[in-house]
Amino acid sequence: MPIDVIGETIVMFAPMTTWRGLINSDYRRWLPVTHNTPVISLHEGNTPLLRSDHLSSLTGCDIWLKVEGTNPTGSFKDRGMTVAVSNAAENGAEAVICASTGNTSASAAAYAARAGIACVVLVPEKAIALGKLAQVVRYGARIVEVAGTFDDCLRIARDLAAHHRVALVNSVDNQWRLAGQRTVAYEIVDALGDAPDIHSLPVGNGGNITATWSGYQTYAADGPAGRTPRMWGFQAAGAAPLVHGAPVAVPDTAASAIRVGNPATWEGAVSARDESRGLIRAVTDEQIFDAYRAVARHDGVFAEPASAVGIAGILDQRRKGRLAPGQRIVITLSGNGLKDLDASMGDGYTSTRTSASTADVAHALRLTD
Ligand code: AN7
Repeated sequence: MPIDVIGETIVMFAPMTTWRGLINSDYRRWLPVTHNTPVISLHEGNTPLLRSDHLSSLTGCDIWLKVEGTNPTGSFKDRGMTVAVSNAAENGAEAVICASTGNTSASAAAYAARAGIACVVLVPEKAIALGKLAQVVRYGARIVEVAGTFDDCLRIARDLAAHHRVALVNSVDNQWRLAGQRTVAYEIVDALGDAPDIHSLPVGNGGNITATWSGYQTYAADGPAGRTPRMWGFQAAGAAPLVHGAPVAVPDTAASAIRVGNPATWEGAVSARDESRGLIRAVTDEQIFDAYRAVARHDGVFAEPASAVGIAGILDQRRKGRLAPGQRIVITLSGNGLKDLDASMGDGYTSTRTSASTADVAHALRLTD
């Protein structure tokens, strides 16, 4: 411990322990980087794991929320993006490209900006939350709005990356993205002392359930975890190809982040479900928005609608009598509520209008002396 001498007094102080992102953390040994890899980081990771007293008492379980919306661009995507863009920079990439329902594009654009690499994002026209588009605009990426679905965007991005000098940073077939996203499992095990009984999360393109499961497996095989959880993935009812076992041509849900009809990491998601003896089920938009409101109202966490899917799923299983009490559950809240202001404001609210007088405000609030 450093020692400072001020006059006759010896002052001992602990050095400030500063989090410097995933690649510069103890998790580096689990990441595909070498001493030649430039570290492109916004100090992602190390997100809060909050106990939800509300959900715990509602279910009789011990429920924890992994708040991924506190990552630098507001979603879990930053975990993989720091690794993918660092790798792209190491390989001398001049441009990266991605297809996105919003969050991947915001993350890719930010990390590319930091690396000094050009970024192209392909997004479905008028179908991503405005906050995400606003981020991409400000980070300076080239925006292509495609008259089609996310699935069309991904098909085109893969075609372009195969034939042109642009590096694809979608998580599909991308070992760097997936390795970075595994770190969420390491953080959870380190915080709780072991893996939970169940890990619940939203499923869109399938990358996150695949990576999170693989992280738990890695940490059980070669790290400190003594066991692995069951993976419970949830999709929106109008965009639930993994539940139906077939692609959905026109996916439909107000949770735009998971409006995906043909998940690119289909096999990975199904393997995560089966190997963990878990499940992938659908929840309605109504259930999603109930959970979206409740987690803000009772836990103080403003998560975007798609983020609330893991909560909606747990409550649905509970309602159907399929959730035994006494289990420890971690739920990924994948993105920040500020990304989708239309979802919040469109849901309706009440306020009171007054003049700029204290008496009027007191009267409106029915405050008496
Ligand atoms: C908040 O940004 O796919 O199953 O292009 O933004 O790994 O796709 C976003 C996905 C969950 C689903 N929650 O994760 C994209 C994109 C939020 C998300 C998911 C997404 P995956």
